[in-house]
Amino acid sequence: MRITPKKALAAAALSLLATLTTTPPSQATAPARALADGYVHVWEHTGAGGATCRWSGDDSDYRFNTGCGDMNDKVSSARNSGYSGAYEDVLFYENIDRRGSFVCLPNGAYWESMPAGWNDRASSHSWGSAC
Ligand SMILES: [Ca+2]
Ligand SMILES: [Ca+2]
Repeated sequence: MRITPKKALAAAALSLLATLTTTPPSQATAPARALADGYVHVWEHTGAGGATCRWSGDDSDYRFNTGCGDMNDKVSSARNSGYSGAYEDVLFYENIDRRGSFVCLPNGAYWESMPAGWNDRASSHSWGSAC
């Protein structure tokens, strides 16, 4: 069968479409994902920029941290590189001592920017299974 340029183009377009639609989300976000290291990482700027902190456990007060500075009301991006299983999600709270409203960062997820209304707002976090 002779393949006309038009048919070849259509076939190429279909092939491209198939590639696009069958790419799993995990591959689409591969650059943002990292191997699990047991930590939740936060940054003061969007896109993992500026000062950074990481914790393997809960933190009830972002004003005081060991190994990094004051992160209270500064967090603009975050990544959950915790190990999957129990307590794999991270709940960010608007106030210290895990009080007030919260948002949940699922295990393995990366927020290039915080959810709407959450830029420079998080003041504490805990690990949970709430997402
Ligand atoms: Ca910030
Ligand atoms: Ca706050």
